[in-house]
Amino acid sequence: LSDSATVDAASIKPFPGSKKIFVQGSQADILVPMREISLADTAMELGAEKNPPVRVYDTSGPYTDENIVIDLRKGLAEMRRNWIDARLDTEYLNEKSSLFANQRARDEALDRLRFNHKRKIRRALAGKNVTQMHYAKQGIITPEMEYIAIRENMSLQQARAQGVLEQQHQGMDFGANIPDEITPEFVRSEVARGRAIIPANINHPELEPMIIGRNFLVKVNGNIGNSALGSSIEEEVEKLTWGTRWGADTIMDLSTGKNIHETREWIIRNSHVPIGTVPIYQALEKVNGVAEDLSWEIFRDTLIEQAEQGVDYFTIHAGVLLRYVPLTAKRVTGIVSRGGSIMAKWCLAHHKENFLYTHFEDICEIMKAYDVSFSLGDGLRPGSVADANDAAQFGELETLGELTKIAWKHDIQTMIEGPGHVPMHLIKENMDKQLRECGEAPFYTLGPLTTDIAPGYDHITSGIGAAMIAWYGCAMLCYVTPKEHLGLPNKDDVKVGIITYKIAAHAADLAKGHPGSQLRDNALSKARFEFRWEDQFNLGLDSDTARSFHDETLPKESAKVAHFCSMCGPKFCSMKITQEVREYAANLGADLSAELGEALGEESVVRMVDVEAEMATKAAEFRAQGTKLYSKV
Ligand code: IRN
Ligand code: FE2
Repeated sequence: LSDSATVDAASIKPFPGSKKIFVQGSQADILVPMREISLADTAMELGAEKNPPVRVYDTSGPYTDENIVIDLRKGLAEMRRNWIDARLDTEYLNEKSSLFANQRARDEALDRLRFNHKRKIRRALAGKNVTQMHYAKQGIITPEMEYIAIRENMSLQQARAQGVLEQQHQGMDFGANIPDEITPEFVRSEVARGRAIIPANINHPELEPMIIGRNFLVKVNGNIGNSALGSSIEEEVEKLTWGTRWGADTIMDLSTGKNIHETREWIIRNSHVPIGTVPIYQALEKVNGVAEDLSWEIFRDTLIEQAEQGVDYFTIHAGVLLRYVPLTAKRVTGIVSRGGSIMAKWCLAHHKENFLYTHFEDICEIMKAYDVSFSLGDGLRPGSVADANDAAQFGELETLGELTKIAWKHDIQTMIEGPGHVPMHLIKENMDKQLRECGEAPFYTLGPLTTDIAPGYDHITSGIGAAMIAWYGCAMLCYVTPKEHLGLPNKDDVKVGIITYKIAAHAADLAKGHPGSQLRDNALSKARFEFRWEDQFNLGLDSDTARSFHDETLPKESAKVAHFCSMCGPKFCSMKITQEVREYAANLGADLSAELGEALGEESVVRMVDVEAEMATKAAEFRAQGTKLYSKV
């Protein structure tokens, strides 16, 4: 990062029509950010009414807060510092960390923290366990848990007040049992039960806490990271701010090239969302890319180095067992996981069991001293629909279930990674098996891609599978960009990937009946029906694109109040016609309306009374104007 490094302007642009608000919890420093989108009044002729602002979940952090100036060299404010200190179970490490087997590696690591040299590193006091799960099991509600309860409920109050709860369709949550309201106690109980995790390393005090579990809003992860071929530190930080702007709930830094430690330091210090990594990638760098040269000692040092930096969750491919590797031999696409292939190679080269598996309890000892969560890697996930749900994949999943129970014995928060490429009819079996094998630990899947025939469009092939599995109970979706299988995603790809996955996640929230989740849909639909164009744009996941698509054909300001768009033109706008239909119905004899209304309910009146008459008028208009109607307006 150069001295002049500044936050990417496009990432910090405030959202149109929106402001950041904070809802306070039981302590003055529990301030939960939300985005509030303000709406215009309904026009006079449509019944003149005020439309209350809509609150939406905000993943964009301090970057979209106009009152905060961010200096990337200093990093973000340490919001959680007092919460962590108040628990009195951590200490600041001095220069002689006993955990660090290799003192030189530690010194080098410290050297590389150039921009924030004074940042102190925390660790649990000897004998203490500082995980959120550990507190939860003892009945303690942490500030993180309370923060999350407020955050998850952001739409509930408004939905209640506006009658959306009654309008919202009954969800179908496949036995998840989502409560009517998310309370701090509910958050605690879900974490204690292992059904949800709060990735929150004690060395990441800049974090805005969030939760991953199937009784909560479905979350989205965005991957960033350089590779040997391209991308700079600045670009990676920019991808973080850009990805979270569009809705990434967590970010994984998958860097493999040079400056791996420094890149990560920049990312974590400037990240308000949990950061995940795959530590075996960095361990492999340390042995110059020769998988056979990996060892438990090198891996352990890497884990500690990253835990001390503040990584919130680790992908660990501990389920790739020696005996599963031959099961991939006849696959169409073999092993497609990077971590999985590294471990498979190591196992075969040494003809030994995976050291991540044999040292699993040692890994747990490290994780609980920092509260790093497990994301147990699916190193044997299918890389083609042909390989879906095969013996290698499911064998690994069973092992991940066994490891989950060991992690829980240490009170380590754990989620399970899943596929991959799976055709639609085989998706549910994945979710059901995962819940069964892993004691309902949260599932975190990569898509799945439902077909292999659309390179260039794999955000869509996978968005379909993601929506399905999220509905069935998957807690977090790892995004796939249009560049999947083809190249490193750029900024546009990151945005398209995140938005695609937000759609899948929200569609699942609706289908599961998450309380109040329909608030934004209803508000947007009402704006659309009332031709409040600006509101329609601003309520959308991507208002910029919505606005520019609209303006492509009707750029004039006056079109922003027009009661039609260029898709159907003024005469064929169904919404406009419906409004005319309603007016027509309203003007009919009050007696007739009342009489029919009692018998059939208001909606039916509109349908019965006037559709025929209206159709006749429109038919006459249509015949009179002929093909002219199809020309652009
Ligand atoms: C998510 C679910 N299954 C895999 N993932 C993600 O894939 C994981 O979280 C990480 O971002 C990446 C790891 O890839 P490899 O090493 O398994 O290919
Ligand atoms: Fe793939």
